[in-house]
Amino acid sequence: MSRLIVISNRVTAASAKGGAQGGLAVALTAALRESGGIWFGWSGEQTDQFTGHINFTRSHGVTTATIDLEEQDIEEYYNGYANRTLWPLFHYRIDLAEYERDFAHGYQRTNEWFAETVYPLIEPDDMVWVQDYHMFPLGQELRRRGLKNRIGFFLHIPWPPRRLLTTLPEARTLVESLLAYDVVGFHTREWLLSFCDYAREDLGGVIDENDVLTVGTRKVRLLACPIGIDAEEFAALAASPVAQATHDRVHRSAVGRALIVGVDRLDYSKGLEERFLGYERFLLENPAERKEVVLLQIAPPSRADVESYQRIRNTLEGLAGRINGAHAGLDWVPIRYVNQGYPRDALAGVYRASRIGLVTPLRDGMNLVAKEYVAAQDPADPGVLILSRFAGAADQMPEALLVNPHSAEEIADAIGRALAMPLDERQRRWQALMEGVTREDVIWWRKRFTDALAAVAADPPATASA
Ligand code: ADQ
Repeated sequence: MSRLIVISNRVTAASAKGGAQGGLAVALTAALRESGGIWFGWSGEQTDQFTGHINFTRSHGVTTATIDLEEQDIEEYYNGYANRTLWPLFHYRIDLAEYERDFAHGYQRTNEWFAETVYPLIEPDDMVWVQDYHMFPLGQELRRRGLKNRIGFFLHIPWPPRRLLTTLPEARTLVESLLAYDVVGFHTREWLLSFCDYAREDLGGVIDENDVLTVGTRKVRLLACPIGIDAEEFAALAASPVAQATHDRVHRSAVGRALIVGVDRLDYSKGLEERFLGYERFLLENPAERKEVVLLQIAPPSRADVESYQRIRNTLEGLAGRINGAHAGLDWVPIRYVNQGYPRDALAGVYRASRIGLVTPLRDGMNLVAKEYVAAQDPADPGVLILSRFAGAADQMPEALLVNPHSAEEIADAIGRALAMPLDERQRRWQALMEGVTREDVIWWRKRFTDALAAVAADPPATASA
């Protein structure tokens, strides 16, 4: 068995049973432990001068190797190109995307640091797996240094339509850098096909019936491979004492009203503003039910150094205040808006106490909250998932109530329908969803990707360094 080398912006080795970590950390940690591999990336720390010093630690049976970055690298690579250029563009928000040469240079430079530092750690039989949009050029940089190993890349966010991508000055360089990988994975076929559009139209690529892209002498296997959660673990968390205590507390606080829950990082891609407006529409259109529901929105701030995130935070505070001011009564507030993260077991209890899970991103690579909500439900009395059709998860979850998150009316209608849904229909939908979430879980995802990578003939052609 080949060793696995995982490379990602941040390194978060997790204990087997998850703790405060997400499913991705758990799945990658399990794979690394099995293969005796290394997880390499940024420590999250700043240093005065980049030295390439690697800090090795052993955690939960996995070796992690991290480096510190200089302030300028963090500003240009992480806050800049990753979060102010690529993130908005890849979520179709070219109105928010900032195109600055300094960001592009800093991104390239930092990826070169990563490549330079990790290269000596890689042994001839290792498989290398690079994660996400922070690291597009890393494979190419490793090839430039002579690495012949199999290298895979997985994108956790959407791939934008070609017309949007062409607004990025470095679009061609960026896509060409992906040709250095042997396997490139996306969550959905939609993102894969958008990538193919660009590769065909702008690079003259040809895609065969096995989703192998050929550009010149390079061949790259494309894979639509949706990430899952550890559904069994999450269901067990939902039955844990902490989850039960949180469930009871939240349930009591709703005093008999139906709880609607939203859980998201505070990010403009998650459609929080549209969600609040859709909920308000429901209140306006259903005066009789008005005081029978409460929306609990949990949204811990993220990327607070980036201005568009400060703006969305202000907008949401204003909107929640306005809606609460307009509709609240002496004993009822329509929106409880909480800017804080919770441990996963507590979160599982909140999901379970909620009659509706409201997941309405405007654009999302996958969305794991939708899957966690399903896994946390009580089979005897499950809640209803309302899901944006623009989340990658919608492909696998047709039994949810799918909505267009831009339409306040559709959100309002779906809330009404979910509240009125009879128990047998709720159970039928939930069973189908739970079966999918359990079958296509995070281990299934990881295995599908690493199997595809293992199936690639070792020793890629010499032209790989192009
Ligand atoms: P994210 O954009 O972070 O991930 P998501 O998939 O929903 O989005 O994952 C968020 C995770 O954070 C979930 O596990 C959730 O439980 C946790 N979380 C959110 N709010 C929390 C809170 N208040 N307290 C505690 N935990 C909280 C990116 C892509 C997604 C893709 C994932 C994985 O944007 O589309 O699904 O990567 O590929």
